[in-house]
Amino acid sequence: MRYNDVKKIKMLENKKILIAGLANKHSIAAGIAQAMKNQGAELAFTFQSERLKGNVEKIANELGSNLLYECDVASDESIKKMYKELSKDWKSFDGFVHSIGFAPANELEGNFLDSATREGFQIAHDISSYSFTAMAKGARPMLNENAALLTLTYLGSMQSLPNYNVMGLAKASLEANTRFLAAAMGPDGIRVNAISAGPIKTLAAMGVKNFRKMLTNYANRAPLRRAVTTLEVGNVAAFLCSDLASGITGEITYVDGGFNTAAMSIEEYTD
Ligand code: NAD
Ligand code: 0WE
Repeated sequence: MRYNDVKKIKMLENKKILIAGLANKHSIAAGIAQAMKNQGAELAFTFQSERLKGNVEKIANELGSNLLYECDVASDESIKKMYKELSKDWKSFDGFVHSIGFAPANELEGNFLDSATREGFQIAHDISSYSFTAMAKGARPMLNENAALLTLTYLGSMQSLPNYNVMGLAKASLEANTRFLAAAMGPDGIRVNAISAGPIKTLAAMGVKNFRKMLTNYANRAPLRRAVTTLEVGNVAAFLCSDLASGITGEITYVDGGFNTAAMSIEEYTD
C-alpha cells in the first residue's frame, strides 16, 4: 500500500460541537465553525437574541446545520432552556466553543481608573468569564467522554494596553477559569482550553477607538508581520477540540503570529 492510499481521517469526524458567540461572518466563531466543518464536525449554534438569529441561521445552513438555539449567557434560565432544547436534538455531545465577551462600551476607553465602575466590572466578569463556567455546568450531564471545551481570550489578560481596561481583568479571570474547569472536569476525561487570539477586525473590535492603528502596530511587531485570520484561529480550535490534542488541558494557546513572544521588531529597533 502506498502512503497516498491511506485514508485521510478528518480530525473531528463523528464529533458534535456546539458553537456560542457567532454574530456574523467576521466573528471568530465563524472561522472556528468553518474549520471544524472542514474537519468533519457536526455543528450546532446558539444566538444571543432574535436580532442575530437571521445571521446565525444563514451561516449555520451554509455549514450544513439547522440546529439553532437562543441563549443569552447573562441568564441562567436562558442557558438552561438552551440545553433543554439541544437535548431534544443531541442526546449527548462532544464539546462547545465559548466565543463570547462583553463590557459596557464606556469602560473600553480612556484611563482605566477614570473609566472603571463597580457595575461595568461586574458585567464584564459575568458575561466574559462566569458565562464559561455556567455553560460548562449546564453541559456536563450531556458531555461524552473525551469532550473538549474551548474559550477565546486576549493578551490584555497578561499585559496592560490602552483602552482594553476592565476586559483585561475579565480575560485574566477567564484564563484562571480555564485552568480550574480543566482540574474539575479532567477526572471525567473532559479537556478545557483557551486560544489567545491576536487582534482581528470583528464586530466586537469595530467599536474600539483606533483599532486600525493598533492592528498595523501589531502586524509590524509580530514575527509573521501580519494579522491572523479567523480561519487560522479556527484550525487551532479544531485541533484543540480533537482527540489529537488528548494530552492538552488547562492550556492557553497563542494564535497571534508570535506577537506575544517578541518585545520589539527590527523595524522598531532601527531607524
Ligand atoms: P463578535 O462580536 O463577532 O463576537 C462576540 C459574541 O459575543 C457575539 O456573537 C455576541 O452575540 C456574543 N455575546 C455578547 N454578549 C452575550 C450574551 N449576553 N449572551 C450571549 N452571547 C453574547 O467578536 P469576536 O471578536 O469574534 O469575539 C469573540 C471572542 O473572541 C470574545 O471573547 C473576544 O473577547 C475574543 N477575542 C477577540 C479578539 C479580536 O481582536 N477580535 C482577539 C482575541 C480574543
Ligand atoms: O475582547 C475583545 C473585544 C471585547 C469587547 C468589545 C466591545 C466593543 C463594543 C467587549 N465589549 C465590548 N462592548 C461594546 O460595547 N478584543 C480582544 C478586541 C479588542 O478590543 C479592544 C482591543 C482589542 C484587541 C479594546 C481596546 C483595546 C484593544
